[in-house]
Parts: sequence; structure tokens; C-alpha cells
Amino acid sequence: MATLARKDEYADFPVKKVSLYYITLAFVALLIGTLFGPFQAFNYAGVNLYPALEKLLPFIKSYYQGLTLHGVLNAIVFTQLFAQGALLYLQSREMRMLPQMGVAWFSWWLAFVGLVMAAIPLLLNDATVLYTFYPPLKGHPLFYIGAALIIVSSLVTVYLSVELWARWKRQNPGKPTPLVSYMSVVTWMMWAVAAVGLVVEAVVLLIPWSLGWLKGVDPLLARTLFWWTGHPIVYFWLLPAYVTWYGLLPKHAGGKLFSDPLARLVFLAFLIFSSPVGFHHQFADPGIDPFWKLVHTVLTMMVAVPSLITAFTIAASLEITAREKGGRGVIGWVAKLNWKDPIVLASVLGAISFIVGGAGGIVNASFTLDYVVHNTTWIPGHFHLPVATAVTLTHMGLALVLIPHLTGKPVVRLPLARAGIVLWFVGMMTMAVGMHVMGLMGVPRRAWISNMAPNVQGAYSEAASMMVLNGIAGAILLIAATLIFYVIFATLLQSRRLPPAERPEVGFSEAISGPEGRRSVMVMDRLFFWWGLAYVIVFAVYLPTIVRIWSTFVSAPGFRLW
Ligand code: HAS
Ligand code: CU1
Repeated sequence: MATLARKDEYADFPVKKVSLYYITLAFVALLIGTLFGPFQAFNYAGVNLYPALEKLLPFIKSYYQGLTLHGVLNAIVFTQLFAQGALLYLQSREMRMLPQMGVAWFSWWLAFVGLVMAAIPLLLNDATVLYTFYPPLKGHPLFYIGAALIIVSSLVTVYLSVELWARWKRQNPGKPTPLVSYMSVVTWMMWAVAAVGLVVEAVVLLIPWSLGWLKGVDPLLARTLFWWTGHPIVYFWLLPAYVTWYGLLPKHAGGKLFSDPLARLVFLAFLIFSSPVGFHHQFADPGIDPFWKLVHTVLTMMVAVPSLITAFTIAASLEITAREKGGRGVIGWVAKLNWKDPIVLASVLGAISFIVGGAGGIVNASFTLDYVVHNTTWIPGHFHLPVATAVTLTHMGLALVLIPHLTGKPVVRLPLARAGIVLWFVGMMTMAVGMHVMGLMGVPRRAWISNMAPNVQGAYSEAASMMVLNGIAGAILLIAATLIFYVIFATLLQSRRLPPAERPEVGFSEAISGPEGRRSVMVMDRLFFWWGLAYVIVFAVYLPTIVRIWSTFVSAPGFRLW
């Protein structure tokens, strides 16, 4: 009987189950990846715990192996899997239609098999190539093939989301796409434009090369293809969090979204401007014409605009909400937000961190300023704010509402999760601000500094206090992570279930200024046109450089430097 009830649990809306599988797998990846974070923070404080870690986990051989696992699992795997689970569910629920369920499960299995394949060489120290896997560092073929399967899974999800949207449009002619669905579909379309570079890099260069079918690869060509995807991938991480900020946060905060059409405009701007900007990661690369570096600089500044609009729209939505509840003062109104709701707590703290992270991004984007900070700890200081704080916290907050909603299992010890969210914010802000300062003092990123001779460590003595701060932040984050993962996994693993009537709802925001009757909204709804335009722009901006580098293909053999 009990088994039967469990089997029927998702019968009302089967997409719940596949979404839950994605979210669970995402948190398993994040749990493993996060484990290495504090060790990296202690490394920069001059404390080398890797020999001790090797005793505990004999397969971990170095800082670099841990760093590779950390980057791949947290930044690439967690973000993608969570987006697949959450967006697919939110879109289906809002449209009240199911995606093609067989294809949805196929996509989950692809991601799962890819993850296992990539994890084997990572854990065996056979693919310690960091999460950027720049050739001529050469990892085991299984790593590249596994990673490629994970990307294929994401592209299958693009199909699922777009197919569901097109079906809804056919059944609802003349109606604007509902907002959360609009944002989800645009996110997947943006990703499909972004992913082209990585797909070509993997299929044409890395996989044949790692299998020995290709003698060598051109490092500059590979890097250029990598950053074609490598920049917009950060918006593929960010936009699912923006879906929560626009689509759920105002409702959970107890109010309304300031403007629905503005939210659509923001997502459309991301679709068009996210991809043609990758050279801002290659300012220091020789062999790319400075003219094109300048073009990418200008376009990078353009892609900051939708985030600035977001800062305005979300802050306005929150302020109006709080003032309606009696909030007063320039910032006193903040106290009136519904802080007990995990979506509100995590998203707002995450958004605050992004004010600093975004400002740093604009520094990086400046062709000349970037030379000061490139390849220093400033860069991980920068990206831990948007991806490890804004996005990750938002997903954690959403998970604490979505998991009980999907499973009927009540959150175990919510106050511990709230404490964990606040500590995560404090730990990340401390670490990231410290890393920015260390970077300005010349401390390199990705350096096993605690393993270096004292005279090398001594070269950075000016930054000593910031490095100690980094270690302290690592300890705070260890406590934060323990609390949050305890709550998430205790919730998932319990057998208790709430009766259907008591299950928490995921509330979609209503807008103060809505989409009804606006021509602009219908123009923005012509998504196939905008999607096509995004492809045209990205090819126009990349092809001249790629064709030129390809025509002088430098064949570098592979190296294993670990
Ligand atoms: Fe970045 C490097 C430029 C955003 C992630 N970035 C990285 C790397 C990562 C990363 C992972 O131009 C390192 C890659 C590697 O390993 O080498 N980044 C930018 C720019 C932006 C930006 C211009 N980055 C992100 C986001 C990321 C991310 C988002 C992850 C999710 N980044 C760069 C550049 C480099 C780079 C160069 C290469 C540097 C080098 O030398 O290697 C912009 O999109 C930022 C715009 C954002 C804003 C902030 C808006 C603020 C908001 C919050 C409002 C707050 C509210 C709260 C509403 C302008 C939306 C109010 C609440 C109250 C209670 C008051
Ligand atoms: Cu970028």
C-alpha cells in the first residue's frame, strides 16, 4: 500500500519526478564539489592540508585535482542540472502542460551517464585540467566524452523547452507567453547560441585529439572556441536565478513585480548580447586582432545593461512591497520584507553580493584595466560573487521551497538552513572581497601557494592579512555548507510526507505593469526571429577570427603536467 502511494505520488504531474531527479543530482554534485572549497581557502592562508586530505581520500593527489573537481562540479554541473530541473518544472507548471516526458527522462539519463563518465578520470587524477581544460593540457578521453554528453543533455532540454513553448503558442494563438515560461525559453535559446563554440571544440578538437586520432590541437583556436561558450555560460548560470528573482521573489516577498515587459526586455537583451563577448577573457592572448578585442569590450558593456535594469526592477519591486507593508526610511523598509521565506532570504542576499560582483565584472571588461587583474585572485574573487553566491544561494532558497512542493516532504529544521544561508553570504563576501584585494597585490590565481618554498610565499607578504582572512572565510563557509546540505539531504531522505493540502505552493509573481495589450510584448514574443538574430550576430563577430586562426593551425601535442 505504502509503495503504491509512493508510486502514485507524481501521477498528477509526472514532470515533478524528473525535475526532482535533476535537482537531487545537482545537489549531490554540489556537495562533492563544495568539499574542496575550504581546502583551497586554507591553501591561500598558507595552510597545506592536501597531505592530510590524501590520507582521508587516497585518490586526491593535489590542490589542482581538487580545484578541477571543484570547478567542474560546482560551476558547470550543479548550475546546469539545477536549471534543467527547475526551469522545466516551472515552465510546465505555468503552462499547465507536460513536456515530452520520454525525452525529458532521456535527457536526465544522458546527464547522469555523462557525469559518471567524466567523474571517473577526475577522481583518478587522469583529467586534472581545471574547469577550463585548456589544451595542450591533455586529459583522459572519458573526461571529454562525459562532458560532451552533459552538454548534449542540455541541448535536449533546449528542444524540450522550445517544443513545449511552440505547442502552447499553437493552442493559445495571439496570447503573450506567460512570463516565467518566456524567461525559461529565452534562457535555453541563449544557451543554444552559446554552446556552439564548446560543441565544435569538443567534437572537432578535444575528443579526436584525446583519442589519438588527431596529432595535435591549436591552443589558441581551442581557447577561442572555449570562450565563445565560456562567457555566455555565466549567463546560462545567472538567468535561471533571474527567473526566480523576477518570477517568484516578488510574490514570496508578499508583493508584485514592478514591470513584466521590462523583465522580458532583459531576457531578450541577454539572448542577443550574451555570446559575442568572449574575447574579454582573451585580452592577454596574442594572435587576436585588437580591433575585435575592442568590439567584444563594447558588447560586454552592453550585456551589463540588462543586469543594471534588473537591479532597478528587482529593487523597485521589493521596495514597493515593503512600503505597502508599512516600511519606512531610505533603507529601513528592508526590515519589512518576508525574510523567513527561504526564497526571499537567499535571493536578496545573493542579489546584494551581485552588486559587488557586477562592479568587478565591469572592471574586468575594460580592455586596459583587465591587464592589472587578469590571472590574479581578483578573478576568482569576482566570480564567486555572481555564481557561488548570487546563483547558488538563489537555487538553495528555491530548492527549500521546491523540494517540499515536489515531494510533499516538509523541510527538516528550516532555521538551520536560514542560518546556513546567512553564513554562506558572510563567508563568500569575506572571501571574495579579500581575494579582490590580494589580486591587486599580485597574488596569482590557481596557485598551490601553500606547497611553495617559503621565499615564494614570502613574495606575497604584503597580502598576508588578506590571505589569513581567506582562511577564516573558508572555515565560515564550511559551517554554512554543513548546515545547508544537512537540511537539504535530511529533507530529501526522510519518509515523512505532508497531506496534499498542506504542501507548500510555489507562487508566481503578478506584475504591477503587466503584459496585457502591449504591442512591444507581442514583438518580443517572436522568439524564433530573435533567436535567429542572435546566431547571425555571434557568427559575424567570431567567424573572421576563427577562420584566420584555423588557416594557420598550430599542432600542439598534449601534455600531462600533473
Ligand atoms: Fe564575469 C571572468 C566580466 C558577470 C562569472 N566571470 C569571470 C569568470 C567567471 C565569471 C566564472 O570582462 C572567470 C573565468 C575564468 O575562470 O577565467 N562578468 C563580467 C561582466 C559581468 C560579469 C562585465 N561573471 C558575471 C556573472 C558570472 C560571472 C553573472 C557568473 C554567474 N568576467 C568578466 C570578465 C572576465 C570575467 C571580463 C575575464 C577576466 C579575466 O581577466 O580573466 C556583468 O554581467 C556584470 C553586470 C552586473 C551588474 C550588477 C547588477 C546588480 C544586480 C543586483 C541588484 C541588487 C538588488 C538587491 C536588487 C551591473 C542585478 C536590492 C536589495 C536590497 C535589500 C536593497
Ligand atoms: Cu566573461
